[in-house]
Amino acid sequence: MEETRSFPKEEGLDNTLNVLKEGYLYITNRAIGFQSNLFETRLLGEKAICMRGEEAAQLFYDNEKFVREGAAPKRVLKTLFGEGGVQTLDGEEHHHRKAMFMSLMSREGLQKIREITSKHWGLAVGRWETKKEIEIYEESQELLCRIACEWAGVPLAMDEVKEKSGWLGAMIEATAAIGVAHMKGKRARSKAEKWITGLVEEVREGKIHPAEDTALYTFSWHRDLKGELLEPETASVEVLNIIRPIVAVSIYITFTALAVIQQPEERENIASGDETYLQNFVQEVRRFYPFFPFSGARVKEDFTWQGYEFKEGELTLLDLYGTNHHPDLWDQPEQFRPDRFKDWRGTPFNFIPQGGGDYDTGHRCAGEFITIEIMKESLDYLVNKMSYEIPEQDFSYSFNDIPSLPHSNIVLQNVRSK
Ligand code: HEM
Ligand code: MYR
Repeated sequence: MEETRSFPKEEGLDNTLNVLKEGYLYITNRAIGFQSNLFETRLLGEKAICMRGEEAAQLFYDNEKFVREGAAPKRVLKTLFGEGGVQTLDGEEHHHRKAMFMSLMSREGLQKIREITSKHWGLAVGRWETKKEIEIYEESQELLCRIACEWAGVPLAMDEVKEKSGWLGAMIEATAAIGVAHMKGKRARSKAEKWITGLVEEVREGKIHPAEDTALYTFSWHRDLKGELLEPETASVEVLNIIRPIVAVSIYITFTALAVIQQPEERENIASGDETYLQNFVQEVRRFYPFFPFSGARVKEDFTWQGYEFKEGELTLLDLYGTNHHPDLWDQPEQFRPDRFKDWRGTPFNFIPQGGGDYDTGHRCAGEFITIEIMKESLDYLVNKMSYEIPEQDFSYSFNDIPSLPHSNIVLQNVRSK
């Protein structure tokens, strides 16, 4: 029999406050202190195991060992995820629902979002020419809301953009917030769910006709394992699982702009028009900057791994940020170096900004390729297709804000297309 050992353990009745205080560095800080990639603590009133690194990721994404049922806290379901969505499913039901998402991620689907992204960036730069200064975070949320709705087949009138992008942004910002910001995100979710539920019903009643390759059409007519249409509310949660995260790419675009400003020596490479430079830069943005902090699951049934005993039902968090900065996996992880991706040999578990494992059978982000396409096109605009001045501002960002953003939201002045 394998010898068992106990997890290094953080003392305290509940350490949720430490997660809020230390944010993205909470797991890393303790992993360094304990000299261990795994440790035990108490979060949200229960025992929790925290882990980071490639082997931990491989374990975490083993469907025989972990499930998602009951893993996401209520506050995450009420703001970011929604109830009854793909993130909360397991087994056959998950596999079937995930296939509905992955059917949109074809070569044509990716090419289409790249074209839509380019069109809307062009229009946005035109609008910015009439303004003295713009804020990249706010502007890119609106820009992405237009892109998301067009790609997803969701009708969006010009005068709705601010309201709808405001709702989607609030859902993202509310997840780890307390007080007013959290309430705002909850209200935004219920308004957004009603909006999309109405559209699903209109599709089914033949009142609107989105193209067949769109999320609104596909999800409205999707049949579950019993051959039944989804409840309109569930279809709505899933359409929002497409358009909300596309709006969330605004956070990556804001960090991309910061990286462009801080790495002027990379401009020449990106200006060469070689897609590989765009790709490597974007990968490094996704690795380097904090975004999705960790993913959560529950132990499916008792098992022992490397001597550690995992008990059925235990909450387990995988540190995504910490794995992308793990010194065993990355040379000088705290340096921003796109060329590290030149001869990089990736596995499904060592570079996991949007989760790890398999797209079809596991919970890895359905939108990872879309995210990369949108980011590459946005980077091309920021470097090659527009000129601007960069006023003095606070470029710092904090590791305890989840999600984090440069404090100035990145302000550009006198934007012109080129
Ligand atoms: C799941 C991050 C963009 C759709 C996830 C997960 C993460 C993530 C960490 C969970 C992985 C896990 O549970 O282990 C991100 C980040 C994004 C992004 C940082 C950048 C903005 C997108 C986009 C879409 C999308 C653009 C769709 C167009 C989804 C869906 C899931 C998911 C549907 C659930 C997958 C499942 O449970 O099987 N994402 N995502 N995401 N993401 Fe993304
Ligand atoms: C999305 O909208 O699905 C993608 C990106 C949103 C990032 C929001 C960051 C807060 C995440 C806290 C998650 C805790 C999960 C257990």
